[in-house]
Amino acid sequence: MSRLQRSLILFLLAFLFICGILSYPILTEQWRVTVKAVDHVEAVQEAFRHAWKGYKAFAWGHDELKPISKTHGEWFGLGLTLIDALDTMWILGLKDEFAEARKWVETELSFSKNVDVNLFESTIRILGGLLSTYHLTGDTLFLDKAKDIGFRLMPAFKTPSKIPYSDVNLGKGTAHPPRWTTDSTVAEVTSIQLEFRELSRLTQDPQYQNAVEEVTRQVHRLEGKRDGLVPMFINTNSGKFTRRGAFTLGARADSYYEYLLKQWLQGGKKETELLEDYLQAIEGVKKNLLRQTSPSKLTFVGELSNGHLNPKMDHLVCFLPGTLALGAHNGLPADHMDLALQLMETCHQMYAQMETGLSPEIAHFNLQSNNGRDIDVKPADRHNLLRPETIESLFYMYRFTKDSKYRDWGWDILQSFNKYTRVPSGGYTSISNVRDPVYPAPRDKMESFFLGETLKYLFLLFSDDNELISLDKYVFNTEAHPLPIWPSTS
Ligand code: DMJ
Repeated sequence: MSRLQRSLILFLLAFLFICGILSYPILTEQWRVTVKAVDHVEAVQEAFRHAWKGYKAFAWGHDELKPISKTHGEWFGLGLTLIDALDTMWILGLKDEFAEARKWVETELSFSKNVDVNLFESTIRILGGLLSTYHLTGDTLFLDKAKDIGFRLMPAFKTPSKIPYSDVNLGKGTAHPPRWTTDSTVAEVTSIQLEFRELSRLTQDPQYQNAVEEVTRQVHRLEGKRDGLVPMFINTNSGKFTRRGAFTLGARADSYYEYLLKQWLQGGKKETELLEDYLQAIEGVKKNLLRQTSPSKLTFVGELSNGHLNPKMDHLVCFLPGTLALGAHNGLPADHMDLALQLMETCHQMYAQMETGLSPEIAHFNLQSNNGRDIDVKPADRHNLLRPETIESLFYMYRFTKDSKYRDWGWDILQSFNKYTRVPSGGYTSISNVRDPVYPAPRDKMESFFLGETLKYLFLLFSDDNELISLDKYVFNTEAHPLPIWPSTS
């Protein structure tokens, strides 16, 4: 070898060595992230199996597990947890658990029952759960069951105004409002549209779509909104808003806003009135409800009551960062994403600042420039029901930004659930006091949405597979059941 050749080889070896050293941290970091994601995904599967173990042992075929007393609770008597969890098991790849649940649906589930169910809750959990499971599996058992309950829910719409009643008797075919009022809740009558529209598309029977779109049309035209924000109640006789003047993005109004955006996406971005109402409402939020805390300047969405801003926010509002991010991903103004980033931080702090690392049901925020804490919790609001909204938003934020801090925040929440809500004999429980790590006061109830939503969004947050329920192909209903975006017909 000539001297020149030797020098060239030496130079090349030195070059490769330096490149190797420089890229080592990047490669090991990537490897660490991948390994971490796999660990995290397995941790969610393990959590699901533990929850399912309790449900199977003490509540099989019933609505909810009471994991401390090792028994069950009944709401509608329709195996609510099992149905809510079907598509989660499919997505998590839990084939054996799915097969035994499918068997129960095939042999035990009957809607021909003299039982009053809440229209909204049974639509988002049961109809939504059956429709999404049908789409994921292609198994017509689930479509048949969806058709059955969808048809049985229709009497709710036979009211003087066509704004549906809150309750339906599935066996008798009768419907009625709650005993104390003829009002329905605005979020409830405006968050059943994704499911009924999809049922019409699948059955080619327009009655479902017509019924829910009549509600949308009426609410669109109604007086009593403030900059696109809606009151919390609507009367089933007059079809008008009642108890006006109070505006919130939390309980009783929350999913109205979510379904404006998601219906627009479901229908292929053609229904401009839905988009206009959504855009106007977000402007309404910015103008009327947004404030910043002292001293840390956390942005939050307060509540307005007859012109007075109450600096409190339900944990339920934590769906909003995810919804705003979804809108921005679909071409809506970039400042929606800015707001999503800020609100996501606040929702994270609602967990991080609690002694158990779990959020309270309602947070109060400090607006005074004193030395107080940013977040305060009233004694009556200290419970945590294993709700999904923050994790749901973390999932959207991670999908769109790929910022690993969102996974870290989700991981911390899972750790806290395992530490403070996991029941050794199986299942997880709601707790009464997120500020007491010594005795968080278990409430003895595992809500169906813990399996339907919370664990599903955690799994999707940690999964590296972007095509697993692609956000360009599916919209999640408000109970985390993915429904397809309709194929374009033009
Ligand atoms: C769920 O049933 C749904 O997410 C609904 O939109 C709000 N409440 C619970 C979860 O917190």
